[in-house]
Amino acid sequence: STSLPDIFNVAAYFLEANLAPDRRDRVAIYYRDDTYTYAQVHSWVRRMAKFLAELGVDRERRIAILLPDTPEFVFAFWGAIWLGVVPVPINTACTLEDVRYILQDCRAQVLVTDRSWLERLGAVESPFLQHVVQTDGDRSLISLLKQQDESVDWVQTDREEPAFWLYTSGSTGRPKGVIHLHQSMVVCAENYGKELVGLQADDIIYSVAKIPFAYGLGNTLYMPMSVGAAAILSDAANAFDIIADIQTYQPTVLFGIPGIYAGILSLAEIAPLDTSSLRLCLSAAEQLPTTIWLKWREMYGLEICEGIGTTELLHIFLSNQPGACRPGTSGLPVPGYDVRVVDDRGVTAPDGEIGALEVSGESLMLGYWNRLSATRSALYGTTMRTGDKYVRDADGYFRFMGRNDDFFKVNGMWVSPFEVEDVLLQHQSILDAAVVPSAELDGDLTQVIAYVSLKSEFAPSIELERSIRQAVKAQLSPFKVPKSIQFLDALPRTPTGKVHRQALLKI
Ligand code: 3SK
Repeated sequence: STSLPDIFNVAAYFLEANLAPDRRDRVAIYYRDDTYTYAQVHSWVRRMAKFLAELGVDRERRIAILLPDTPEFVFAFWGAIWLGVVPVPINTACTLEDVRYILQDCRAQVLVTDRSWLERLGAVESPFLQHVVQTDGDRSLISLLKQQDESVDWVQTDREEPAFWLYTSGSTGRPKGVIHLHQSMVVCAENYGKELVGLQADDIIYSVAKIPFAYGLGNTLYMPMSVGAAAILSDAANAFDIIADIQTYQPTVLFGIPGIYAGILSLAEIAPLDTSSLRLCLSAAEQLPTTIWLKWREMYGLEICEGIGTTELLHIFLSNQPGACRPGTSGLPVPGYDVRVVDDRGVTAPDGEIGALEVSGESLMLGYWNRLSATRSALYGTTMRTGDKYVRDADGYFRFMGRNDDFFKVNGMWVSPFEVEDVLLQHQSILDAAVVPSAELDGDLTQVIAYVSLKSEFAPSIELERSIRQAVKAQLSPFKVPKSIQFLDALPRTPTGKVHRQALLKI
């Protein structure tokens, strides 16, 4: 990114590159039965910028985008950045309470949303909000943009100026606004999208993660644009709908998450996946169990390139490489990132020893909005403490051991929930599993408690519970074996699809 000029607007950078004669008429977006070429996207984005300018939105002020993945989302996001205005995508899977909080916290001047969300929100109490723009109804955003011209030139922002925010929800506390700069998306697109994954102009990209999640933002918005590829926008939320989308749009690249890979595999008998168009499958957001990796390859002959990222570093910084995947690991550092496992004193831990994961890279956030102490504990210099526990092996591959906050002690010995979950998932009946501590089972002593959801052909029973426990006993030390196994229809998940451990602790 240091090769980028000081005056740099990332919307103009991506959009103008795709006006080249060999790119302008290529499809940028597939949405339902419509397609949008790069030239069309360029035109809508400029109209959006003009529209925001006429509303009087000032440079550096925020606009909130509370929408499913739609063309209007894309136009609003890039149109704001074009004008030096800062878009704040809000995940539609957030709770109403969190949406209200984010709208206040980011001090949005404009909210772009749809009627169903407006009905849910009721009156929005924010002294900063001046305009609400609806994407449906009589005065829809598209009808307003049709009345606009394209006469606003891109604003001469600095490459180190805030370009957009993303909200991240930790396991506790309120969501935090992560501030990213104009240079950040280019860093991720160059290092991960182009160099590591090898995205190309003729790719058609499908992301299970939605745009307001940093993983989805990269997969759908800026990685395709960085090479002139096409992105599919969809509101599919389950494995069944995703299988149908893949059949319809024939993507070449699938950015998935572990739960969806597991879900697609479990539907193989009733809704077989058409993999004929796929050349690459990738996974992030949560650790991918080895069993799923192996089944996927056996069933479809495709490997899944697993990686890990954070909202604070914007996208993936550790990843397996296509053609050289090691299942059960997060892979090697992505070019451009320095990734270390450190001990309690902050010194690099020897290979094979568990420690805290720290990462440095040019896509690191500026900080959390209005959260100084959280920013100071997450960052030092150009480095972020990710809050994950990892081991690096002698070949340099990184293996996830759990989140710092998720580890717990039983009889004074550390339990990694992830280790137990990995073994549980090897049982033929289990679709999804999460392990948490419980203090209630045995007086005040902490015990291991497992929550599992079953594949459709299995039903909970005492025999099944016994069989699962036996299988875990055969592989793990006795103190790691769940004292209780609870069957749930589905595990609670956060808006970004991760297991909601705090919710399980409250059951
Ligand atoms: O959770 C992840 O692994 C992730 C990946 C890419 C971008 C952002 C995140 C949080």
